[in-house]
Amino acid sequence: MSTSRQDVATLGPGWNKVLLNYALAMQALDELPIANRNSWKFLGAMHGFRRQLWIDEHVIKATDTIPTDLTNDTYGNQCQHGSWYFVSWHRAYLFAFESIVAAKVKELTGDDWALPYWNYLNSSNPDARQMPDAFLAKTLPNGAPNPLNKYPRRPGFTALQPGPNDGFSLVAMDENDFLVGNDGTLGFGGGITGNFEQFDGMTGDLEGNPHNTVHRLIGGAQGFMGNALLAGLDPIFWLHHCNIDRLWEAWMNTPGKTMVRDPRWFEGPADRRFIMPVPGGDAPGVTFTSQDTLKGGKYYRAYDDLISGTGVTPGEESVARVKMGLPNQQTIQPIGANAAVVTVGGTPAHTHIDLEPLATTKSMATMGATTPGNEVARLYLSLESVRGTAPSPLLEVYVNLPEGADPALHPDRHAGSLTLFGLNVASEPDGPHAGNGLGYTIDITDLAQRLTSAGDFDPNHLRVTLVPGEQISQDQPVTVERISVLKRSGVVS
Ligand SMILES: [Cu+2]
Repeated sequence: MSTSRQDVATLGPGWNKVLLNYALAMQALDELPIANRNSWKFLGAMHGFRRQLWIDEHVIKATDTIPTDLTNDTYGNQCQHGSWYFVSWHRAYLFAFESIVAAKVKELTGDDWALPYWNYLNSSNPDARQMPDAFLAKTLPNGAPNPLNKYPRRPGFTALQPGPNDGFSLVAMDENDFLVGNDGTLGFGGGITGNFEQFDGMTGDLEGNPHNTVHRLIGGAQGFMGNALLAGLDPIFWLHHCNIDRLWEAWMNTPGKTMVRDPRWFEGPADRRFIMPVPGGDAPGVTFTSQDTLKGGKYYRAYDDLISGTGVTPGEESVARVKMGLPNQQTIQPIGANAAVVTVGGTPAHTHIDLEPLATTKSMATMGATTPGNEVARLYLSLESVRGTAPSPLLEVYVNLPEGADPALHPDRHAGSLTLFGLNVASEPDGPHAGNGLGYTIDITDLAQRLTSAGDFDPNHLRVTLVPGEQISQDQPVTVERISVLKRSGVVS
């Protein structure tokens, strides 16, 4: 791979050479049996695999032999979500995939090949959210069925079309710290997990949005991109993740951002090694740690551009939303929680959080602090152990919505929207994580300040409303075990 990774929008319209080569390689890899570690299906199954689901979705046949290194989860079901390994595991996954596709392209055409990225949040390209034509075409230039359009997506999908509250943005890039708190409860990169956990707990900012949002916008309830157990099969998955990986790289290269320094991240996971295949269907795989995905590591790849569509400018200190000192000098303190599990079905669900009035009042007083050396606080909602059976439901969260009010008429009370990608997997009671569900945080600092100026913030309690979005209904509810308010404190630096 001598060429660098480029924005797919710069490669030319229609069947440009890069995407035609991608399609030809996919076609060839898709003909290999799933037992071959270079087969399209094996590569997809590394993200998530359930034999019966794959049979039901006509990906494999009931008679296909499934290799034991998939079923015993050596290679299969490795994808890391809701944890600080989200970025590093997916980076190595991209590298392995790109190497295997590039080797096939070389064999078929003699060309070099690099994985392009889909720069969907590039505001200087009016067509940035448009799916590249080659992924929508029915046929290849030679008339054969187009493999890039083989697997189902949201009906009629041609472009990312977020609704007004879908939260599709680069706001994650404003966060300065990869993780804050003993568990990594808050931050860009995801919660701390020592061992291998496919879906662990706290979702990092980047993973929540745009990562999860784009999965849902493409896949919906039925399409493969919406379901973590099928997503790796859609060839657009790789262009999406390549952009997410680029955002991480851009973030790391921006002064003022603090990457994780915990050896457990660099050397982890503790209880087993991650493993990736290499070109050659039965060649032994390569094990790695997060360290191997950083600059100088064996799974590191450079990008042609870290500025366009990333929300940051590497080399220039970002004007940060959160600038609260080094992460280990910040503290996170719960200042209130609700009392019971909340279930959201066909209608909005409400819950009350009793706050510690003194701590809350103190937080409010220091919230807007900008003078270096002064204490500064931010407030977050934390949704713990979120469970459900849908693959990527949309949950909207409102704060202090008036009793009986229509949420749509109160955008000023909208705290955030969560795409619960992988919820089905994280909630399987007999799954590897015993159905603990997923965790999310929402920054409500600006909202709390707005409510205070409107005279609508009571330091004794907060009213939280959960509004069902797509993939949430009476028959397919979402439950939230606990909702708490966290106070993040630091010193303005
Ligand atoms: Cu993903």
